[in-house]
Amino acid sequence: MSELLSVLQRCGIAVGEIQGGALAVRSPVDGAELARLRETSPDEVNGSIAKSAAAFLKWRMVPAPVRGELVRLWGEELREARRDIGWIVSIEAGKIIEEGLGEVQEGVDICEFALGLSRQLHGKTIVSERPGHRIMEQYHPLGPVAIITAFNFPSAVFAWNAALALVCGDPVIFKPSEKAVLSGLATFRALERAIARFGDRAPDGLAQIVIGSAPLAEMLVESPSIPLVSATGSTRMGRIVGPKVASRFGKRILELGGNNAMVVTPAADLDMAVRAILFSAVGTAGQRCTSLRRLIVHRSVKAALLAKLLKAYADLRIGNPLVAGTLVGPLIDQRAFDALQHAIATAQQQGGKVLAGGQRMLAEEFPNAWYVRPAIVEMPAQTAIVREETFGPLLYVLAYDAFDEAIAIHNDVPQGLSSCIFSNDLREVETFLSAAGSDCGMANVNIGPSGAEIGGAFGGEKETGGDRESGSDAWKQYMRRTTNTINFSKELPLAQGINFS
Ligand code: UN1
Repeated sequence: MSELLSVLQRCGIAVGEIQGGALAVRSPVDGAELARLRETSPDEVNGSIAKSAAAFLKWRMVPAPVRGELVRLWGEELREARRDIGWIVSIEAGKIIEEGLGEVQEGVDICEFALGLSRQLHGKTIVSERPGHRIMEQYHPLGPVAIITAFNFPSAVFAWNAALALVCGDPVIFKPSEKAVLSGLATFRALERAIARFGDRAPDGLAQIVIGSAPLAEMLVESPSIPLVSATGSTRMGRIVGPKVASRFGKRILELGGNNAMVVTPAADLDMAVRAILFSAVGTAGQRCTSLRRLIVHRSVKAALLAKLLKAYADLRIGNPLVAGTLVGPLIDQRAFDALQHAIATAQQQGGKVLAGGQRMLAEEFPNAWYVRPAIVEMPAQTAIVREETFGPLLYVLAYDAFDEAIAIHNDVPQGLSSCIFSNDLREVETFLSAAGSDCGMANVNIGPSGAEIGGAFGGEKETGGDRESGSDAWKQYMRRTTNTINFSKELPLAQGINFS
């Protein structure tokens, strides 16, 4: 416990803040209570929204490259605190140390990306059909952005959104998952330290945090003062948030469930495929939106691939994520374990054969934690349970004969986040990437579906939500576009050649 207190203290979280509140935070590593935080009251949330709206009026007038300086400082703070925040992510979300560090690195990376972006928020100049006229676009700050995140990326997803929002001229209000508040709070404190260093160029209320459960998030979702809501979580959550934001004509970025697959063809390098499967199916104990959940393998290579894979699964080091060398940590809670058991049992009822895993592990050492041996279940077809996202280390194996069939199986799920193909056959690869190929937001070749870099746009189609965040031109969603037509002639010609006299 004392190690936790000193790490939290170094991250700017005082002892008094984590005691005596009603919101209990537990570690999935051993089930122990880590903290009891005070929940933000509804009045305070209203106050935060008002402050954010006031901050916007000032922040939008700070030149974007100056706003970039703030995220540069945030990147420095995150770099400095990387070990501490990574460790908090590990004890709070159950990630192995490497993955905790990797998550904070995503925050550092997006700050650097956003710094460069702060000098590149440009629109187009467009030729006019009228003489002596010019059309141009400008991107202006949008307003306060609410960022609602999930337990599995409690630091990085806030950073992806906040770094972009801040350079785009938008204040942020952050509502971290109540299952991983400390990681969110530590990341937020790093931003507060950057704001303090940035000085009085940052208006009061530029970045705020709301701690508590769903009703507080709902206040943000429903507030007309918040033009953009970015929410990461389940499709069930998105079905509630999406229509509420739409009904007030707000904008939203929804990052919801995935059911990510890998197609392995006879032209694949099977050893590479096995390594990619391992990281993406069992890494983070299968609790990434991008985790590999379906393996669609050609019948002729299925036996060879499974033999290699089962051997690799048998050697997996499962256990305390804080111990060096562990590859698979715990599930977040008992609910996640029960959902996994339910999915395996249902898959069996639907004709599935369990080839490996599914058993609870380390129950004696950690009676209040939920470790599980990653499971592989061979399915006769893509049945109903395979089409659902189960958030844990459960990999379904499906066989195909013709390549078209592989793509049809691949796309026949409601979700559309990430996907990949393992093949060295140009025709197969290009078909997979083509309009008639993978219908996901991300489609990879000879790498797994998870572990995306921040430079690309991140997100997916269908029930994944349809939006993008992080790199490429995702920044445009945090701004409002104006189209300006300028007449520098002495005439007043009308568009479409209309004569109005
Ligand atoms: C998520 O699981 O919510 O691509 C985000 C990845 C990470 C982000 C995942 N960069 O796996």
